[in-house]
Amino acid sequence: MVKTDEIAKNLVQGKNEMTLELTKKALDEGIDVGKILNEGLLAGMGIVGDKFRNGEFYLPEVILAARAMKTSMEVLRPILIKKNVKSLGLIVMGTVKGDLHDIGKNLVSIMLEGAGFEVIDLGVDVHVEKYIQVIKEKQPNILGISALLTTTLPVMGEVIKALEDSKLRDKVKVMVGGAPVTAEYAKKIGADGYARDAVSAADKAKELLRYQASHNTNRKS
Ligand code: B1M
Repeated sequence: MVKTDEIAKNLVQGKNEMTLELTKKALDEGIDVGKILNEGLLAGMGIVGDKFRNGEFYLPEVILAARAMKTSMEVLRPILIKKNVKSLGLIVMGTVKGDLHDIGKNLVSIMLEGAGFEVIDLGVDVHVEKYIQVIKEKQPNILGISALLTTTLPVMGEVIKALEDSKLRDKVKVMVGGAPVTAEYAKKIGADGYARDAVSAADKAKELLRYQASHNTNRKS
């Protein structure tokens, strides 16, 4: 029987093939996908983060671990996403300009899709103009913005300002997240919602759309 901490250990060591093999084996053995994700892959990335902070790991180790995470996520992704679910709404997601971190954003996207939302993922290093262009074209219900660096945090505020300038602010709810983001910061920049992790992001998205629906109903009556 595969132990989830073995998955974490191999991910920390950047062993791409072995992490993938153990992930697949754990699935075959019927281990819950959430357990594999949380106690295996995410636990491993947490250790990598700690080691990077302590100076025990440098960027090459982090990149190898991130690659192993991504490879195994490809296998978990279709299982996490429920099939044939009627879309709860459209969400455009992206990591801000200057920021290349996408593991958390990808996880949030997967959870949102799993919860029944349709997601358009713009990727990383998304410029303010790109967000505006896509919002005009696709008219999503929610814009999800991710930032992992304190230096790129302010870009989230720039996006909200650009929405206001383009007269789009009341057409889309804005949800923000990422390790350095807080509820206070989200409020300060005028976001509609903040979520600290992928699971609460799905709950927050539903909450934002419930509010929007009741708000629209109230306006009509
Ligand atoms: Co970077 N990095 N990194 N990094 N990296 C951090 C973020 C850092 C905290 C590490 C550290 O110093 N301890 C630090 C930032 C310090 C700061 O600004 N406060 C840092 C730094 C400094 C850098 C570089 C500048 C390093 C350098 O070059 N000197 C550089 C910047 C590159 C750039 O972006 N321009 C850099 C590069 C990289 C890699 C490329 C090597 C790699 C990224 C690979 C990739 O993403 N494809 C990387 C990684 C892996 C990390 C750490 C180790 C792990 C991040 C991660 O994936 N966590 C990270 C340390 C850490 O966070 N412990 C670190 C796992 C992921 C599941 O969690 O991303 O937090 P997270 O996402 C969560 C929540 O935040 C939330 O839900 C997710 C799932 O639960 N969430 C949302 C995220 N987005 C959301 C959006 C929402 C809602 C919730 O709504 C829309």
